[in-house]
This record gives sequence, structure tokens and C-alpha cells, in this order.
Amino acid sequence: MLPGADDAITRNGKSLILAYDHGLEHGPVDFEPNPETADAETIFELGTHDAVTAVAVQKGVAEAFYDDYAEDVTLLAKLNGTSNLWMGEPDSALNCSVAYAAEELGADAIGFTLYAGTNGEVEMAEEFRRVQEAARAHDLGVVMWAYPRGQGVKNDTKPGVISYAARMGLELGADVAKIKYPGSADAMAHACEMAAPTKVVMSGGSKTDDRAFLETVSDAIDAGAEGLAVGRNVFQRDNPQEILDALEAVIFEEASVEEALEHTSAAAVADD
Ligand code: FBP
Repeated sequence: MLPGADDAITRNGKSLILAYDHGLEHGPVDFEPNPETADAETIFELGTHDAVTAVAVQKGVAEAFYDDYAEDVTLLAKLNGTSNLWMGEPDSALNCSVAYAAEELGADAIGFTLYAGTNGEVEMAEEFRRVQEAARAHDLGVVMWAYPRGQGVKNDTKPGVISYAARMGLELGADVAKIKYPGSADAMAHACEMAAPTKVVMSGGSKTDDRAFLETVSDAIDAGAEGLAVGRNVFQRDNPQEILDALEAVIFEEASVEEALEHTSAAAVADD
């Protein structure tokens, strides 16, 4: 971890990364709950919300859409990724170089998925080494999608697996490790301690209701996470702006979940 390397993707030391690589990782099915989100412009518009500190996309989406948002949105270029159609051991193709991300796309940070526990872990870690060192040379922050999975991993959200993933972020030189929530605030706190000084952001996961989602985010922040990297829990909602307002309150304004819920329509309905 290089002190300050995550500055470009934080606001007052906290971050909310809007992840939008789902078209590659999961396919168009992820856009079905909110069909206009198939259009990346919808996401870049959300990226202009004050709460969003960076938008994470693959190279092709950045090439097609980022120019119009370069003034208002910080770009995190996700360098590797694989479709859900791939049936082999978990692996992730390097789709974009660090130099291309920095010089052609205008990225401020890069993202890289590392599947510890897969048969391809050694090759992925070697690739991460090349990417991490190139990112240093280009002054780009490094976010590791630290997702243990594959034959070596029976339960990918077990506390010991998640703290191991977080620690790998530190060991391999990530500035930020993006990890799944390990089920409790204590386990999240332990994972954050194991990663330090590498920062930790919580991965959003599949869509849950407003209260459950905000409670998990709030627990993660209280446990020491720097913030959140989230996709479906924002863009699959009927009103993504509202949940961004609520997340801004929890992540940046130390609001309680009750206070944050005031930003959502669920609260408005309850008041009627
Ligand atoms: P979500 O908040 O929608 O879970 O997005 C976070 C993310 O890491 C995305 O960047 C990625 O596309 C997706 O999750 C991968 O999910 P998984 O590999 O668990 O299916």
C-alpha cells in the first residue's frame, strides 16, 4: 500500500465506488430489474452524484462513454474480468493494460480481481504483480477485488476466508481491498485489521431491502471499512438516486441507519 494512492477515489478518506462491470461478469440479466441501466450513460449520470467517488467499468464501456463524464466522474478502470459463460475454474482475463487505462482511458485507479484458492491463483498473482507495479509507475491507485473462490474455498464468506482475502490485499500491494461482508461486524473489523494499512471496501452483493443493506454498510463502516464498492444494490433499485443519498449519509456524514432511511421512498410510504 502506498500512502495516499487511494486519494483520487476517496472523499475525506471514504469511498463509494459504483461498480458497473456486471454486463461482462453476469451478463444483461443484471439490467433486467431496471432496464435503462443497460445504457451506461445512466450509470455515469449516477456517478456524478456527490456520494460517488469513482465509477468502475471495463475498457469498452470507458471508451464509449467516459469522455463526456471525464470532468465530473473519477474513473476506476477494471482491468480483468470474465463472463459467467466460462465454466472452468474461476479465472479472469486481463482485458486492458495499465498504460492503456492511464494514457488512453484517463483512469485514476485500476481494479483487478484476484481469486485466491483457484487453480489459477499463481498466474493471477503474477499478473497482479505486473499490474500493481505498472500502476505505481503511472500513479494509479490499485483496488483488488479480493474474492477467494475455486476448489480451495468451500465457503467464500467465512470470516477466516475474508480476513485472508483482505490480508492478501496488503501482502500483494493493493491500496484498497474489496471484500465481501463476512457476516458480522466483528469479523469485518478483524478483516480490516488484517489488511491495514491497506484500506477495505465492502462489496455490495445481490440486491437486498433498504434497511438490511444500509445496516450492513453501517456495520462495515463502524468496523473500519473505508467504504463500499457497489453495483446491484444501487442500480437495480427503482430509485438509485435515493439509495445514493442514503449511502452518502451513512458513509460520509456518520448518519444512523434510521436517519439514512429518511432518504428513501420506503420512509415516505411509512409516513403516509
Ligand atoms: P455488486 O455490488 O453488484 O455485488 O458488484 C460488486 C462486484 O464485485 C462487481 O464489480 C462484479 O461484477 C460482481 O460483484 C461480481 O460478483 P460475483 O463474482 O460475486 O458474481
